[in-house]
Amino acid sequence: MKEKGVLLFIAVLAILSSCSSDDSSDVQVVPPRPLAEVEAENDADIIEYLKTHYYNYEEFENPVADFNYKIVLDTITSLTGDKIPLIDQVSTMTIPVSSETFNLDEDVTVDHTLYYLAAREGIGESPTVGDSTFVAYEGQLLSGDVFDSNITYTWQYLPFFLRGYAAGVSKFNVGGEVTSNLDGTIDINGSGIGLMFLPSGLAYYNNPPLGSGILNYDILVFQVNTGLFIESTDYDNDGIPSIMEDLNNNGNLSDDNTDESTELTSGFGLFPNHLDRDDDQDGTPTRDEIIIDNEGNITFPDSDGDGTPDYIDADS
Ligand SMILES: [Ca+2]
Ligand SMILES: [Ca+2]
Ligand SMILES: [Ca+2]
Ligand SMILES: [Ca+2]
Repeated sequence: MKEKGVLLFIAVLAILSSCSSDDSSDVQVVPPRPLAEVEAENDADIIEYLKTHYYNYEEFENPVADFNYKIVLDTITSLTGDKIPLIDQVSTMTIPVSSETFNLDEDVTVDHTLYYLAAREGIGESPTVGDSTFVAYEGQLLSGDVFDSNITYTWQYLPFFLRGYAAGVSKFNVGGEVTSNLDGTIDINGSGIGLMFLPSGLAYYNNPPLGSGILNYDILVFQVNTGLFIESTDYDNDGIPSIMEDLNNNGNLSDDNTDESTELTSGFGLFPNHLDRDDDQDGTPTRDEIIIDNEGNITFPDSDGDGTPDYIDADS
């Protein structure tokens, strides 16, 4: 992945860093706060913000010729006149988050609410959380401080990015025709312009990147310009689209690892199924344990008839 997106890159880093962080050190470790408590606090803060802020929707409704399609957030005051608050414009989705995600001592799953809105509907279709997406983005805190920005389109394989970010991007349609400009930039006709609010449980929680300006439990706000995506992205090239390797169907591709116990003993690292070409580590690549017909339909043989298809069954 490109360095530009390093702030958003979390899934693999979290796994790597968790291997060494338990060792003794002189640093005073503050135990993480309970997930439900932080979720409730973040949600109240987001709602308060949405009630008291608006975005430049009027500019999106009647764009001038050189409008840059950038979302601008501002406080509703007596000076701004009647503005529709964000709370009346956002949609929500509920995402259950396990305390395991952040290696917390508690064992809970807490529903988190992601708030999002499309300032401009893209004319194309929307990616899944398992797809590679061509996107420009800007991330800011509720204070308005921008912590990361990439105004030119860049490819992002969504499972490598924040859970809430991937879920939000999957709610927006992409654009259509691509045109190259003389200065080397490109335009994508009818791309989607979206805004999303991530509670910290769908972002970095108690482990924000050092030096990013993001503090523990910070809410993140992203605006994205969704240009293109690769339909049915198959990141490990094993014949199965990444989204179909989300075996427990929870929108999180990091928690599906069929051969985890084998990988733990082999010591070469842990590879969830969307990053694993031999999902059961039986020596036969996944690609050779599935059947893809001429139309691209996949069937999953189960040769020993035990209900587990061969590609995730180490003994068949
Ligand atoms: Ca999953
Ligand atoms: Ca694996
Ligand atoms: Ca795989
Ligand atoms: Ca097998």
